[in-house]
This record gives sequence, structure tokens and C-alpha cells, in this order.
Amino acid sequence: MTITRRAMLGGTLGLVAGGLTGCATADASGSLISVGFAQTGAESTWRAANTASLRKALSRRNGFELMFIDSQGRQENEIAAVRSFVTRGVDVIVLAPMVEGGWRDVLEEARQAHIPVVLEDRGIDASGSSLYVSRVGDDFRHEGALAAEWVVATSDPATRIVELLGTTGSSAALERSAGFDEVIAGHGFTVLDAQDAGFTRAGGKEVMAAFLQKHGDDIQLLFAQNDDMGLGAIQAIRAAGLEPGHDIRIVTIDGTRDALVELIAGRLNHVVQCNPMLGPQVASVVRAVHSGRPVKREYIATDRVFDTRAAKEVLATWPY
Ligand code: GYE
Repeated sequence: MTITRRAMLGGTLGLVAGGLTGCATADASGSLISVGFAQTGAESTWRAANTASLRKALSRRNGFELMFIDSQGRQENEIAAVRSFVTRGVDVIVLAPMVEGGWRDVLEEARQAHIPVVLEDRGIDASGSSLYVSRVGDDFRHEGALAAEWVVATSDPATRIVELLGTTGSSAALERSAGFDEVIAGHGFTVLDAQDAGFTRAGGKEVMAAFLQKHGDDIQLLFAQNDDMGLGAIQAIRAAGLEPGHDIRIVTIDGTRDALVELIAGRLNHVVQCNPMLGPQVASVVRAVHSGRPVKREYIATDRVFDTRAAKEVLATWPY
């Protein structure tokens, strides 16, 4: 499909195509690689950084014609987005699967159409593993384990914990829970409550307020599966007249600038990084797949942990 027609379709169908000007690096055959990217939505600060990273890497200047669809937190929108990419015959599909299950049919359609699918960020369930060529993401299980290692190292065994979980059925939430649970097991901690708060600030605030209502000052420690939920919870804890970071110690995952600021202010106690800057790696996998070069099954970003001192060191230049 020519660039002009692609751009026209993008405009007509309300898709966001790459910029129309600037010098493009074409592939060996002299044309741009067309990529359809179905993103989960814009639920968190991490997600905004992830979208920006992919948009930048999959730019026209870099040799790509990008069609981006924000699925607004609904899997049916994501499935429809993938289906529309198949219908349009893009060269490669990039999918950030909201939840693990439910992809078989639409990814089978992509396979029938000989369109390779690259997963970015979250994974899909094992039964669908033959339906994509590669995944670029983070190790969520390890992130959950790192959060728990801090809990174990700094907490009395009698500590009472609550958990704000990510989207039910998402690999990020399932694997973070698995990693966390594995490491805290056998240490005697009590988990008072654990509930889905949708990876959003508003969700974190609401669910934490309900936890406080129910358990009062029994709660000593909060594990929030992403920064945004932890930041929302800070508001709920303050509204209940308690001091976040002191009366209730808090560990979160993502490592966004907002969380590092709270860590430095003492309202968060520990932050585990989940790297959202996956664009360059995704672009290189897409290029390889398109030109028939072999790719690895998984490309996993390296994540680190932050205490107050580490946060202070990086804050000035932290990219997200
Ligand atoms: O932690 C959260 C986002 O899937 C790793 O999704 C991602 C998670 C991330 O909404 O902030």
C-alpha cells in the first residue's frame, strides 16, 4: 500500500498516522514499514511514557508508517483495533494486551493473513504463545519479588499488609502478585485485603479509602502494584488523618518521576522500576521481523529499585 493511501486512510478513519513531512529512512524495498499499534489506553503515567516512547521510535523519520489506536481500557476495542489492522494489511502489528486471555481468534486471523504480531509490555496466556513472534517488555514477577524483598528486609513479621492490585487478568497484575506472594510466604505477614484498583490514581484513592474504612489503623503497609494507585492512596491516607510513608509504609512499582518525588518527600518508602521506554527495542524487532531476520522470543528490559537516596540522584534527569 502506498504512503499516500495509508495516510489518507489514517485521516479518514480517525487513526493517528505518523507525520507527513520529514525525511524517511525507507526499508530495503524503498517503502516505509506500516505498523498498527493497539495500546491498552491511557490509564497511568507509565502508559503515557510507553506510548510516547513507541510513537517516537516508530516515526516516519525512522522508516515507519504508524497507525496508533488507544483502546481506552476495553479489550473489545483492542480486538477491533487488531482486526482493523489485519483488514488494512499492515506489515506488522504491535499489541499491548490489556489482559492475558481472549486473543486466540483475532491473532489467528492475523496469522492467516501472514501479518506478524509483536507483543509489547504485557503478555498473553501460554496457550496463545504460538500466535506472536516476540515480546518486548519487563519482568513483572521479578518486580513483585523485588517489592516483597524490601517488605521482608524492613518489616516486623507481624506486619499487616493491604494490596492495590492492577487490572484483573492482566499479566502485569498476575505476575506481580505471584512474585510478591512467593517472597513474603512463610514470613508470618498478614494480608488484610487485596483488591483491583485498575492501575489508576482514582482507583487507588477509592479502594484505599474503602480499606481504611474497613480496617482503620490496623493497616501498616501498602503494596500498590503501580505508582499511580500508590499516589491515589496517599491522598486517601491523608484524608483519613494518617501520615503516608510513616503510619502506613508504602511500596509501589513503575518508578515514575511523580513517585520519585513522593519518595524523596517521605510519603512513599520504596519504588521498584518498570521500564516503559520500550520503543527503540520494539522498532528494532519490527524491522527484523519485517525483513525476515530471526528475533528472540522475549526482550526484557532491566529494572532497578529506588530508595530516597537513589531517587535524589536520578531525579534531575529522569526521563518519565
Ligand atoms: O505498571 C502500569 C500500567 O503493564 C507494566 O500498566 C504495565 C503496567 C504499569 O498501567 O502503570
